[in-house]
Amino acid sequence: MTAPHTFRIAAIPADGVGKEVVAAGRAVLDALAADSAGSPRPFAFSWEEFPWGCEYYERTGRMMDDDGLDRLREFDAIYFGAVGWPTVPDHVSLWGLRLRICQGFDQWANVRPVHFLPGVTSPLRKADDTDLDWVVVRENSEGEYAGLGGRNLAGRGPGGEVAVQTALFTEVGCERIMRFAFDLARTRARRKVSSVTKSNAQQYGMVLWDDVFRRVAADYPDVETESVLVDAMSAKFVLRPEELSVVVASNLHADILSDLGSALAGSLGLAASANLNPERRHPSMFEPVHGSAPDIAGRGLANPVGAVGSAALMLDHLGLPDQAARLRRAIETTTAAGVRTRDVGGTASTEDVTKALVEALNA
Ligand code: GGG
Repeated sequence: MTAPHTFRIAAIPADGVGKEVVAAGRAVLDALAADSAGSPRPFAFSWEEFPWGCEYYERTGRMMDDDGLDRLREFDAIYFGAVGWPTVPDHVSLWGLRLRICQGFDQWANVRPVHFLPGVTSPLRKADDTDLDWVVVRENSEGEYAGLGGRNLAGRGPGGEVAVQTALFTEVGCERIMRFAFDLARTRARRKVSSVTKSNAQQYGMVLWDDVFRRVAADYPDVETESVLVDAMSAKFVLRPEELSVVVASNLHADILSDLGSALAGSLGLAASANLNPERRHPSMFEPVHGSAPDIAGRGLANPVGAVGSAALMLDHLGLPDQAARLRRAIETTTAAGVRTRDVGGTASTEDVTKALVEALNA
């Protein structure tokens, strides 16, 4: 019998529903691995769970350990839950954990598929329109998330505070995310990239983005292109989504558009994402798009589909595309069978959906 290949995965459930959905994702991945025993290509997962997050911050004053990145560096991938809790300011928790990992490991491409699932009611789905499917590619290393700026720079005293938040766009940063988007478009049925900016109002960084987009597009004559302002793109998501295939946008614009996309697909709880370091010099990180949802945390109401979809993206990254496809089929079987959490019109708990997903692996 062939010995299984063991993938070392760092799990960081972090906060709120992150804990429930990471547990669900791990259960489904372990079931998949157990099932591979005796197959020509057996595999296993060796998990190490890190307790970082807002509770850790309250105990230690840090969202993650100072040597955290060095410890994570040893892993094949990172499986993340969600960050944020009302006891810690959101910018402290986000920068202290999620953004520290994304930027520390130069995970510059954030891939966020917008996928419509059977059995899930979407405000967009019409009887003749069941195959909507597009991907938001988020520039994940700079732009509005460069962390540049400061408060009270002019020192104008009480009531006169000023703050500056600078967006940073580099030619290298724009070019690499655009080439990534074009390469992705070439793998899809519709070869099209839509670039999003607000370059009519923001005349420096976003105009650089447009210039680089035109230059990169010239290298991909087989791929259709369009440049759309972010306000018009928001309307297009709702009114003409069938025109979309790959949508590439800055850190902030893509974050907002991908939330809109997943809400249109039925729920934020369904959306998966991959934070990739495409050069593979550092580990990549896989996480549901949703946040920690303090209002429903700990009540068994969280939708695990976004986290399980993110596990499928992780399997693709680990070189197991057949297993990833199997996981995606299990998700479709489960939603189609009506085993759905409350956010998508069902009554099932997180645990019910997790069990159904494991059963559906062999359906
Ligand atoms: N799993 C995604 C997550 O935890 N998101 C928390 C959040 O507030 N994200 C904002 C952002 O990354 O832009």
